[in-house]
Order: sequence, then structure tokens, then C-alpha cells
Amino acid sequence: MSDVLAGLYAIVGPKGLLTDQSEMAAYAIDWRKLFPGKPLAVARPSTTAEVSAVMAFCHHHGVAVVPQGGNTGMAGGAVPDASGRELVLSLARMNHVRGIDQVGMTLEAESGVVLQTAQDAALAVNRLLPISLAAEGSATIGGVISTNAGGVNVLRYGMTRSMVLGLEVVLPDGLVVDGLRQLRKDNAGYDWKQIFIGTEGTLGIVTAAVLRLMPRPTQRVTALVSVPDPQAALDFLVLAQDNLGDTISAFELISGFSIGLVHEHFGLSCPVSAGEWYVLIEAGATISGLREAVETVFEKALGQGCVLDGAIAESVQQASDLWMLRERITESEAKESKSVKHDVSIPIPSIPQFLIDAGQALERHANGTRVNCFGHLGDGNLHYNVLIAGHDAKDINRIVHDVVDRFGGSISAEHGIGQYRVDELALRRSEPEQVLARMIKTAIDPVGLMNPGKILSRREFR
Ligand code: 2HG
Ligand code: ZN
Repeated sequence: MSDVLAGLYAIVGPKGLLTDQSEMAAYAIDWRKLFPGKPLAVARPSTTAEVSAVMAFCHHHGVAVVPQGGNTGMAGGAVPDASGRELVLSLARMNHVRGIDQVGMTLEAESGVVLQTAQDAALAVNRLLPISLAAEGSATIGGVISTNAGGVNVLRYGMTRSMVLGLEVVLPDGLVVDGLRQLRKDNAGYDWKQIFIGTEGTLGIVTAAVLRLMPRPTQRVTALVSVPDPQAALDFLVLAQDNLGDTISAFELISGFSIGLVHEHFGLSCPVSAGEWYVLIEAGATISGLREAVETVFEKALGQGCVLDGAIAESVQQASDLWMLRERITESEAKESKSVKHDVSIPIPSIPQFLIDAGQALERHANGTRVNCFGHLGDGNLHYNVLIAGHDAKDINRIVHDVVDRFGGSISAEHGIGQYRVDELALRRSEPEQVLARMIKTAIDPVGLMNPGKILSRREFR
């Protein structure tokens, strides 16, 4: 064992260090298998003090560290490069929910707690942790914070950032910064926690968090409707906003193509007559009358012609079946073909025109590609995934992102930059924005040891 491995072993003990290639395999590559890496080792500390000691040790020895949660990310942000010199620091053993405050509506959890475990802990005291995404059975609190994850409830509750009240982080040199406050209002100085949310472990390691909880809706109405086109989906959104207000928690656009993939690969049938596009809408409330209100919106929408057909779930099981049609899209796509993913934000009224323009641009430059489009229409976030037919991923990214730029959009709404979008980000952000990003990185991680090559190019920092 090398001196470095022996030093790490002395800190985290036998349960906390993996060096065997087969044991490290799952930590070495992202789930889409796009970014195979080779870790120096995998450290699995079980306390903040151990994380701090590992970081101080790595800082002293110039070892780069790649933090990893559930490894469910879409952009290769949590895996090491192939050099065999980067240490993966898995937070998986830091998996305790430390406490819940029902009155103050907060939950404190270590960063390796699986999102679903935290959601269940909140439900047990009749509260809601509204961060919700398809990977919630494996994604961790630290991971969703570090990527500022979105998901299906952003429309009502905001991104992960809006749920974070307090953070504990470990800086690249091992300094522990404890900001685990439960306060709703706290203007005492810099709100430093914000720079660790969504920066994908490039500035430090999130070890624990205090999250805001919400009242748990006692009634929930879930419906799937077919719509003639994306503009009609937006007309339906306006009707829903006017009549259901902020009870709407999810408003998901699904293409007929996506529904077809889920049918093909999981045998799931759609209860609504075939359309080019669909919307999955969910509303929740703690006072009565919600279902009647949704039915009224549905009637109006049918009358206006923005909805063609629809089904309102009659039971929890039916609601979950409708959600399966949405949640299985990513896996169906993976079974169908290789794909070039785009996770774009577009100003909401421009979405129909964006879809037309992006389709035409692909036709011009990459004829014969198929597009799996779905996403969080209520937030202006589309997953515009191009199923590859012998085209270069970089070209496809460029074509789609050029259209995104024309609409003043963003090339990453919720998945982050990771290593997948580093070059594209450098093209799309202004020079002053890039200067500022480098100033922040250099101030906190001057040696460039934190998650190298993620968000910012490796060339600039190592
Ligand atoms: C979702 O909305 C996820 O289901 C995954 O963000 C999107 O597979 C994708 O591109
Ligand atoms: Zn998504």
C-alpha cells in the first residue's frame, strides 16, 4: 500500500477505504456509462470529522477529490477521470436523519441520506419534503444540493436551493464550516451556503443540511391529458393557473414519442387516446374541493379545444400508474438507443417556437435523428434528447444549444454541467461571468483539488 493509501486508511479505517478494482467499479463510472474513470481509491468516511481529516490529508498531499452521492447524475459530475490519481469521496455512510422539527417544519440530514428516506421521514410527521425526481430512490441529499436538483415539483416549491435553510460544508483544506441553522430569516452577513448549492462539489463538500419542509397536502389530483400541440399545452397551463392557483405542483409535457418508448420497453399503456403531445398535471391541497376544481378546468379546456382527451386518476394506484408513464421515460430511452441529452430552459411562452426551430435545425444539419422530448413545461425546462444515428454528440449539442441561445435560454436547467457540458458552458457564458466564476473557484480552492474538470475546464485549474 502506498503512503497516501496508508494515510487514508489510518483516517477512515477498514470499512472506509476501497482499493480493490472490482469493489470500486460502481464508483468509477456514471450510470449512463459515458464517463469511465479510474479512482485512486474510494474513501467512505462516516463522520464530518473524518471528511475533514481526509480533505486536510489530500490537501497536504496534493490529491484531487471527487465527491460522490448516489451517482445518479446526468452530466458525469461525480466520477473521477481515468488517471488513477483522483480520490472518490463517497458520502454514502453519512446516512443519518439527525432530526425533524414538526412545528418549525425543518429536517436535518447528513448528506448521504437517500432522498426518499428523507421524504419518508418528513411524511412520518405529516410534513412534505417536496424535492421529487425519478432517481429519488438512490439520489442523496448531498447530491441534490450539490447539483441544485430540480424535478417534478419545482413549479410550486422551487429548486432544491429554495429548500435549503442551513448547510455544513468541509472546505478543500479540511476546515469545517457549520451553518446548520434552522432559520427562515437570516440576513446576518454573506449567505455563503448559496455558493455550495449547485456548484457540483467544485468548491467543497456538503456534509449535512437543514431543509425546509412544507405542509403535506391531504388531497392530491393527478390527471393525464392529450393536447394537439405545445401551444395548446400552454393554453391549458394558463387555464390551470387561473383556476387552480398555486395548488398545481407538477405540469409535465410528454411527447407521443416518449409515451411510445415507455409502451415499447415497459409495456405500459396510456389511458388517453393517442395524441402528438400529453400533459401530466398534479395538484395538491389541504382544503376540500380540489377534484371538482380540476374537473371544471378539464371541462373548460375540452371546450376551448386545448385538451383533446384525458383521464383523472380515481385512486392512488391510478395516480402512480400515470406517473409511471412519465418516470419511465429516461430508462426507456436508455433501452432504445444512445442519446445526446439536452436539459434546456427556455422562456415559457417561446417553447412552441423553440420546438419548431430546434426540429428544423436538426433536420438541416443532422437529418434522420429522432427526438425524445419531455420535461417540466411549467418551469420552462425541456429534456430534448436526440437519439443518435451516427452523428457526433458535440455537433448535436452545438445545433440545439445555438437555438437555445437565440431564445435567451440556458443549456442546463437542472442537471448541471458536470464534465458533459464544460465546453458548451465556456461557449455560452459571457467573459465577465466566466471571470467571476474563476475568481470564486480560485478563492476557495486555489490549488484546484476539488472535483477537477467539472463545470470549469481542467486546463484552467491544474
Ligand atoms: C427527468 O425529468 C429527469 O425525468 C431525466 O430529469 C431527464 O433523461 C432525461 O434526460
Ligand atoms: Zn427533469
